[in-house]
Amino acid sequence: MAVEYDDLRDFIELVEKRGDLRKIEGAALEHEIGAITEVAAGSEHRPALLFDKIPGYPAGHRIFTNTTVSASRAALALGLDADLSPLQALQAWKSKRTEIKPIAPETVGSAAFLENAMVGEAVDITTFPAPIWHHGDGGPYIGSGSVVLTRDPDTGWVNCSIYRVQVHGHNRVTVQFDHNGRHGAMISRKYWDRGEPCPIAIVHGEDPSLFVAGFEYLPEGASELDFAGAIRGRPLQVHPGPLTGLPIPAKAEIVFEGYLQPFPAVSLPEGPFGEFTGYYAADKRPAPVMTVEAVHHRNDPILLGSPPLKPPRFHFGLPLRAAGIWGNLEAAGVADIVGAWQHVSQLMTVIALKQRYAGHAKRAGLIAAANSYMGRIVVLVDDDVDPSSLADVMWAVTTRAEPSEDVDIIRNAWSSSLDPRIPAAARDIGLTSNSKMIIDACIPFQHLESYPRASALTPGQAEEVRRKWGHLLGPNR
Ligand SMILES: Cc1cc2nc3c(=O)[nH]c(=O)nc-3n(C[C@H](O)[C@H](O)[C@H](O)COP(=O)(O)O)c2cc1C
Ligand SMILES: [Mn+2]
Repeated sequence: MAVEYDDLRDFIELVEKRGDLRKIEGAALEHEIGAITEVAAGSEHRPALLFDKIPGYPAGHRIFTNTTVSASRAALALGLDADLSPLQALQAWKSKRTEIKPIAPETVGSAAFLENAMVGEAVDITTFPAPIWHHGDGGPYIGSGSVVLTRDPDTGWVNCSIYRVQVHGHNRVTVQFDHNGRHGAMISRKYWDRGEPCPIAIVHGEDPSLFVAGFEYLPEGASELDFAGAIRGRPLQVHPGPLTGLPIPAKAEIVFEGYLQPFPAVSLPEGPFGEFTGYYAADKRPAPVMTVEAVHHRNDPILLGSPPLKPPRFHFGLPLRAAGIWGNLEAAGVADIVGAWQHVSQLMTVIALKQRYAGHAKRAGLIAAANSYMGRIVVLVDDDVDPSSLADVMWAVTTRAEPSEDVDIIRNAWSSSLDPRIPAAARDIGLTSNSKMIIDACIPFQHLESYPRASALTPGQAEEVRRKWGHLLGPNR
């Protein structure tokens, strides 16, 4: 299914029509916009927010947050039916993602982002509102959900992913790569090794298909622009940046063009910046510096802001990485997986399956544990448990898992330097692994026949009741 929007403005309009948008005037850049975003993202309905009339800035310079933090808006961004249940929507995305065929962008002759420009000496990026999102942040971040474009000098491959961008004065920003394997870091290193700065463009206020693509793990050489085209079901329209020639989404809101200077020869202290764990991961650290040499923007531009927030709040209301793990399980030939989900912002993974043989659940658990970035807990549940419902999952854990028999611990597994539980001394020398607990909360395979029968409705039966009687019972998600 193709998406129903072409740019961020269309998306905001769709969100407004669904009654999901709240317009907020007069909120301050320093802490207030971030705080309101955090409270709204943690509320039951998780509305999207459009901030306007930001004190100190012209009316019309807006910031849009909580873009896709609800399951229905994440579905809308992915071109799926926004009224599917969250688990059905994730399943639809898993299927779409498995079969996805890249669609290359289409170059067009004009671009909305060219409506206004500042070039050379005239560049002043402080004319755009950039929030201090969390109380302890080291400065204003204009890029929290913005995408960064670079081109491989050898192959021409254009990478376009999300890396955070801190403002340092009128024409300098830093771009933060979590590690050297980030494609933006690998590409810029190629220029730096030749003693050259790396041409770079930062796109703010991109459309949601590119926001999702910028988060997806794609292989080296694959372009997020093509992946966004595939999500959209039609090519993304791009126009060459006047300074760098990079293919810039024509309907982007704000574009910075310039050079990422050779690092570490040139650097600025970056951060700290609140992470998706709900903690700071490091103090100020040196980061590569972009000199901004040209700025383009639409009239009354809108920034897409997506600060990392304390769990369970997350950029995407559908756990996109869980769809990846679900696909991994299928690719490995593990049959009868009926659902996958992540809770606590990716930190806990749940797999639901119909057990067919002894060891089936553990087989799924080991694959899920291997592919759970940073998470410490993997739970396996039977097919009568909705993995997207934490309450259901804990019901299974407390009534089907015997800790002395059903818990396994895997040591030295995949985590990251963002993991708050890894001691600083270990992180400093690159020891960033953690352990994973696999909780088999399925009915023990040998007792499948004799286990006490569940008296509760199955998720399917409950859904039927909601369909027939739900109008009398009020909203349920
Ligand atoms: C809102 C948001 C902010 C992110 N910020 C960063 C960041 O500052 N640095 C980073 O290395 N990755 C960040 N990521 C994760 C990367 O975008 C993601 O892992 C992506 O797949 C990396 O792309 P690449 O493989 O092309 O390097 C962020 C993701 C999101 C959704
Ligand atoms: Mn990439």
